[in-house]
Amino acid sequence: MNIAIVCYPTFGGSGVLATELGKSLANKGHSIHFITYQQPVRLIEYQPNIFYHEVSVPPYPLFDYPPYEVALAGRMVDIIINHQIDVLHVHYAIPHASAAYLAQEIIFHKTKKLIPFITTLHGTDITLVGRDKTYEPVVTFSINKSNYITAVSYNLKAETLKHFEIEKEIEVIHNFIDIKRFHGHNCETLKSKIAQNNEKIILHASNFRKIKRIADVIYIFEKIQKTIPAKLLMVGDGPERNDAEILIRDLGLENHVLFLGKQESIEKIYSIADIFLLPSEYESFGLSALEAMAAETVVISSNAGGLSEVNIHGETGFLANVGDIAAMGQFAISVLENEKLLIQMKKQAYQQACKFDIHKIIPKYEALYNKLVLETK
Ligand code: GMT
Repeated sequence: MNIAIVCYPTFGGSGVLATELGKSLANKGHSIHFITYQQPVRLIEYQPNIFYHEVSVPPYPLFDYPPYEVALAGRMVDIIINHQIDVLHVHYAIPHASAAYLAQEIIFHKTKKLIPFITTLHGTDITLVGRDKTYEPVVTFSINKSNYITAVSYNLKAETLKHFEIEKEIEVIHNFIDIKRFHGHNCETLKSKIAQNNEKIILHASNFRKIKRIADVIYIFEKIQKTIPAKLLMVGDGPERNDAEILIRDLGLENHVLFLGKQESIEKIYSIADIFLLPSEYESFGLSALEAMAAETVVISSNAGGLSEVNIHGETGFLANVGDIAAMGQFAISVLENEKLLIQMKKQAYQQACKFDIHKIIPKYEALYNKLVLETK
């Protein structure tokens, strides 16, 4: 099948998921065409059956706001017609679903062929940005015009139905990971370079946006560090990073925290961590928590959004109310103090992650593509 995928190319979860989906489908022999404004971060190596088409917005002095959505729709039309695309899969509603609808209409007008498009909802497109009054009518309309809608968790499906007037069924297809990529790394040398004298390793990875509650990560770590020798690794970058560095200095933690920036081989870092902290205000799913679990890392998270569909309280880690840094700190200490429990929970985290292995989820998308292509023939 010839499949076009539209996503955000940066370090965000939706782009990572879309890229891994495309790579896996390409491995199975499908031709995958990524359409986006930059090479997706997880698409660095050449892989047969994968094509990358860049969207550029031609500059014009009159434009104060470059019309990306128009450029994207135009590029979609071109790729779909010239590469005989059977199905279009857009990740993140804004502006991808509305651009897909426009492209679909243009192609139908030109060729009388209906190219189906699937919209996968990822989180902030629904819970934050999409609900803004300015965007809401377009988001609702283009979700309803999608030939099929999927959401990455039951929680996100419920949030979508609660806040938008959706006229169609939404199927939940959970996020996935390639277990093989994340599990079984032996990085003892790396660990010994970072953590001396049996220090525990606490990890946080994100795009450092407000929603991630970076200050909570630091306060939780402060609590842990008072009782147990530990290092905090901060992976990623984003708007909250400067404030985070200031807070770390104010708390006198600068010798215990390392900012590693954006990392391409993050699996090695997951594998040396004991605890992954994700105290977010909201997570539709929490792909980074799942990646950590696949590498046998215990997750301590908030119970917001779909996190409880991934992280099982008392089994793979612990969950607490958003902002309850005292509880999250205490949970971390209780498991770090008990080596037997830590080992057991790490194993359980891995077992839970196996339920979301790529090989279990990809066939769901393939079945969906086949169904849509047959229905719209
Ligand atoms: O979490 C982010 O800031 C990135 C964001 C995105 O849209 O790229 O991630 C969202 O999609 C991921 C993949 O489906 C989910 O695992 C994340 O939980 C979700 N983030 C939020 O809901 C805040």
